[in-house]
Amino acid sequence: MAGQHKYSVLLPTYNERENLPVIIWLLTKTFQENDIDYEIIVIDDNSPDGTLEIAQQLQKLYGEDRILLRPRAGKLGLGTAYIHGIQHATGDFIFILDADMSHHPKFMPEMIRLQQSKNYDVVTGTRYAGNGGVYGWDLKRKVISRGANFLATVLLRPGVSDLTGSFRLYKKDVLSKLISSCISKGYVFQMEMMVRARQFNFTIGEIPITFVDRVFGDSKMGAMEIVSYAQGLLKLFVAV
Ligand SMILES: Nc1nc2c(ncn2[C@@H]2O[C@H](COP(=O)(O)OP(=O)(O)O)[C@@H](O)[C@H]2O)c(=O)[nH]1
Ligand SMILES: *[C@@H]1O[C@H](CO)[C@@H](O)[C@H](O)[C@H]1NC(C)=O
Ligand SMILES: [Mg+2]
Repeated sequence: MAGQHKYSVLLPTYNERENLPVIIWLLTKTFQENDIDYEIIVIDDNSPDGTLEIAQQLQKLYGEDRILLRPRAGKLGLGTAYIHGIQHATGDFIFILDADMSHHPKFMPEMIRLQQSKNYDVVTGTRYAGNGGVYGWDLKRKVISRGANFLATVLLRPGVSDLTGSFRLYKKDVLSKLISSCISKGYVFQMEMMVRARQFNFTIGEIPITFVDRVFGDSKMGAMEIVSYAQGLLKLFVAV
């Protein structure tokens, strides 16, 4: 299906030992069934739950050409995890998704098809258009996410419906350029990527996705993240 292209998946993990085997199984199944060439780059930040040992076992199972381990010494955050991962990517396209099963690999062939149909620079999953949606979140978390997305849309007018999501497909050179131009950390980072993409006139396609809250492990989002999101958003508003 994907022709001569190779897709590198950047999978950042922090305490995902229950989720990693399932997400990797689903990824490989999806890629094999659709005849897609791939590699999965696991970027683990020294998770205390032993995620890396699980990843090592999975690497033995699936092969060193399919599962690459690029661990780091400590929890250094998501933005730098992507920078670290992309340096080791050999594909010409990059998928980014969460390892906690909130992003289902079943949407990936559709994202690839859309990318190919219009030669998009970026294809982003969206929870806030078409059949997209969020499952398993309590009202508070839904309101926070919607609010964050709405506020960002009003302030930054990026032309995409889901700014804070992180299930995306990029041309590799496009992702490199975007990452190196971004100044934000944490949740604001995903949003800034879309704002910069618009500044560079990159083309962006959207695929409705369903986001399912994690069953295993804990979200890393807390009050601190909300405060730093608001600060980061304002900083970005002033900067662009
Ligand atoms: N390597 C690395 N991965 C992280 C870090 N923080 C979060 N993650 C991973 O990033 C993804 C999203 O994190 P999560 O806590 O689920 O965020 P949420 O879905 O917004 O609540 C998951 O795969 C986490 O394991 C980090 O500091 N380093
Ligand atoms: C993007 O497109 C606009 C409108 O066509 C143009 O004015 C601007 O210079 C372009 N920006 C870049 C970075 O190419
Ligand atoms: Mg999550």
